[in-house]
Amino acid sequence: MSHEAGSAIRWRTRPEGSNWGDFGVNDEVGRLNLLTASARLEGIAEARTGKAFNLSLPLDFPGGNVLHKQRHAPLFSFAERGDSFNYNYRLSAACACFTDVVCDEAVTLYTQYSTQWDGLAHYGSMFDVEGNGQPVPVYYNGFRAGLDIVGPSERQDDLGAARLGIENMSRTGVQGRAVLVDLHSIYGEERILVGYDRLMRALDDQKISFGSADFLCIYTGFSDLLLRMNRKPDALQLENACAALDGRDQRLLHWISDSSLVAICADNLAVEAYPAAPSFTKKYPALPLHEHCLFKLGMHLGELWYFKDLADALRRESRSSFLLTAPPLHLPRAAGSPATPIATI
Ligand code: UVW
Repeated sequence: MSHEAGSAIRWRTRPEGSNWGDFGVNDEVGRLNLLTASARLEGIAEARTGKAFNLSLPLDFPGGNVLHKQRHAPLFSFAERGDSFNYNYRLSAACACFTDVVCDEAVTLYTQYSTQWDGLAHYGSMFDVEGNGQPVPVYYNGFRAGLDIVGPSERQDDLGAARLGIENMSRTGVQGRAVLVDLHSIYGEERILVGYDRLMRALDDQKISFGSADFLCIYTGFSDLLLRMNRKPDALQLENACAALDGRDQRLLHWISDSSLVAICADNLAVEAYPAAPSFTKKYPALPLHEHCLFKLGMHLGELWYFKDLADALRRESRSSFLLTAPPLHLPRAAGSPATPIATI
């Protein structure tokens, strides 16, 4: 099988275990295709009490940039207006009769600093799409670095993700049934790699059953620890705290492939443990679960979400499922986006 967009062949061979092409030659939303109207209604049926929970951290968390050197806290700036700023600005400057006072701001926002979605343009891999022995940098469904997803080292114009941008995710509405697996209640803040066996045990113990297209939310306690650190994160302590998925566990990756999950969202930095467990092959991804989900399956990852209040409420009601509404910003060409996910139970 090969994939063509117009006359351009994007790939002749697809990565082993990938679903490239299964949702269409030019598909840009991957597993979000599973969110049909009836799947969404399954989610809406989970809204039984009308209680809602905001699953976002304040977007100035984690604080500083020790957890990711290239990502910084939101930075506000203020436009000038007349001989003042457009902040606490009195419209009486335009006409003495006006009583209005207004504030506006601009913000430099690193899209993946805090509670966020990893978009499908966030993570690609070196892969031999032509089958000629030459790996090239590509993303889900064979979209190309430098052509479809363009950075400043390649060109100075039309920068960003012309394909696979986060606006595609936003347009789907991102709403459906979700389940929360509470690893924090099992492991507390102990650092532990959760592969297939541990995840299956947790799902069984917590009697979690899946619908036709679910978001899997993973509560580890990592965000609670971050909140306690109050914008001064201790990187060493965080690296050694809380459960994280073991992206090197092939059985876990196969289970994700065979599932009908739409996306995986966690309250930790990368859903999976990072750094990941060692690999003994010659070449390998540093972030194997990212490769598997974002690159091979077109499955978005939610990171640094906040689950404590939701987890407490679900425990009180002896349930684990809820309605999730979590669109990213409708921001064309972005590789990721802050999110304000809302759980309704
Ligand atoms: C890490 O920073 C490890 O992951 P991501 O780029 O997905 O946030």
